[in-house]
Amino acid sequence: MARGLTIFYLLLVLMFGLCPTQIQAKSLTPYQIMTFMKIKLEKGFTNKDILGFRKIVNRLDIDKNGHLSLEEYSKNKHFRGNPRGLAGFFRAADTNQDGQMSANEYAWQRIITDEARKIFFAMDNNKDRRVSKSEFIDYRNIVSKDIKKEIFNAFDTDENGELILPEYLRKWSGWARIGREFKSLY
Ligand SMILES: [Ca+2]
Ligand SMILES: [Ca+2]
Ligand SMILES: [Ca+2]
Repeated sequence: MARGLTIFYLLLVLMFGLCPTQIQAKSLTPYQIMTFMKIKLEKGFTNKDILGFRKIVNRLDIDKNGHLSLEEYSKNKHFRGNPRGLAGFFRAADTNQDGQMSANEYAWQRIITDEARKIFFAMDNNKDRRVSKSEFIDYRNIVSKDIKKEIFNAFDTDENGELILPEYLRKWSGWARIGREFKSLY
């Protein structure tokens, strides 16, 4: 009897215990999410923009070795008073993880995050620098409401029902790189 129950229980676990976790598992890949967000990457930038990114690297490159160390990059006024933002940008940009940011690495990180910010602030309808679930769902897009909800939940790391810029950028700048080629820009 006890054995029969154990087998019955095991069958239940197999039928209902394992299946739901598979069904609930996120069905969208990062690549699909970024495609739904209509990521344009370098196609959204002019040659002048891309040359401008290199000029910034040249200006900050004190020892003129063609790469920026974290220390050189920390002179960037954009991140004054925001060391976490600075370190996050640098870490995400340094794709070959040699502790140095090349002009190419910097430019790709700018392309990815500038586009991400533009979309974030376009979604932020009431201009409170947060993107609520309803703002996200209302944002012009071809995908269905259910898919948008799923994408929103994937971005909302702390599950509080709204996105703040760093939370959103962290996911975006990782996902934007998955399954895409990043050629040399210079
Ligand atoms: Ca590097
Ligand atoms: Ca808002
Ligand atoms: Ca959140």
